[in-house]
Amino acid sequence: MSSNGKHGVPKGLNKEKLCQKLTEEITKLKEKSCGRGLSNAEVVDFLTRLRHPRREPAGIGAKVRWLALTVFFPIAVGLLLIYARHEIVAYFVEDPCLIGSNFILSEVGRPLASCELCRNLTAVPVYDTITPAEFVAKHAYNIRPALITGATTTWTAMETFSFNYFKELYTSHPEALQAVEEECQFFPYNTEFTSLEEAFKMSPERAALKEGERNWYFGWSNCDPLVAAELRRHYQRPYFLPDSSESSALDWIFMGGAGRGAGIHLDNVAKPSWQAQLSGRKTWTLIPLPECEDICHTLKVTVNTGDIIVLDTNQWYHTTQIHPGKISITIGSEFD
Ligand SMILES: O=C(O)CCC(=O)C(=O)O
Ligand SMILES: [Fe+2]
Repeated sequence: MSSNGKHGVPKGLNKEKLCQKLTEEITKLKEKSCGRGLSNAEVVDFLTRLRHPRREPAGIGAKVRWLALTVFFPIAVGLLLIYARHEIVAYFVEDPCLIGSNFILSEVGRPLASCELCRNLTAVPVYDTITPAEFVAKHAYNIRPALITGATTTWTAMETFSFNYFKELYTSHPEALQAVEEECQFFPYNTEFTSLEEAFKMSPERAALKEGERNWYFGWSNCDPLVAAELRRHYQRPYFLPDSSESSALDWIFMGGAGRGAGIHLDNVAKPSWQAQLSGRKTWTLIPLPECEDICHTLKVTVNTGDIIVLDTNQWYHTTQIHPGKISITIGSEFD
């Protein structure tokens, strides 16, 4: 079968004819070259080079390659490793989380709630008084929230805590303001402020919630030990918490005037929380998690001055609304 493919012998010329033609041409070329003074050996050398394109002599190229492999390459790899190490260390120091936090990751990562415990709950159970044993049996560490009325009546925080009290406390402890920025959290909620320091700089008229002034509501956590010690002079551990329970070192404070409080959110904290209403009134709306939607109801509960609400904020979406009247001031903490 004759080939007419790209690499075959041209059509109409068989191999023998081609060979014969090539020999004639080479002989002619050889005679011509010899006629011009070239030796037989020079012509053969030339023809050989035509078949095997000239390679670089093993001298300089090999030396360059050897140098590249033994010196330049290891140096380049070393520099790359030093740079990469620096980048990796910087990454983990600046942002110790391997994966940034976001809604989808929190949803995927959170444990599912035990919805059965809120199956028939149509309102948050309210207690005038409750013993630690009953509290542990019915509410502590589970999805069932509780409201304990009149639980803060002996606390001096009721008449001490105010916008000006917190402003003076933090202004006299600038390191505590800095700590809120760097180690704790500030929630601007119903304000334009970006920090607690900025919030404390609002005008006295606005701070006093005077008519015609822009409303405000914000919250923050305190992680300065001196400020914590001062705050704790004015409140005690809720009496219904069992002796074995420890409150977190973090105090959470929320305050502001009538209107929107915290928007709907789910927390990602370690433990359940209590929150004491030291002034004003606030209504909480608790919305079941998706897995409890068909089992549990949305609950609304109004917390009056002197009441304490206990709630696992990881197990209910929650939002708050402040009632008109006195400024709402709360203090709270996680407990175990
Ligand atoms: O008190 C508020 O307005 C919101 C509090 C809150 O979201 C919480 O304690 O988790
Ligand atoms: Fe919350």
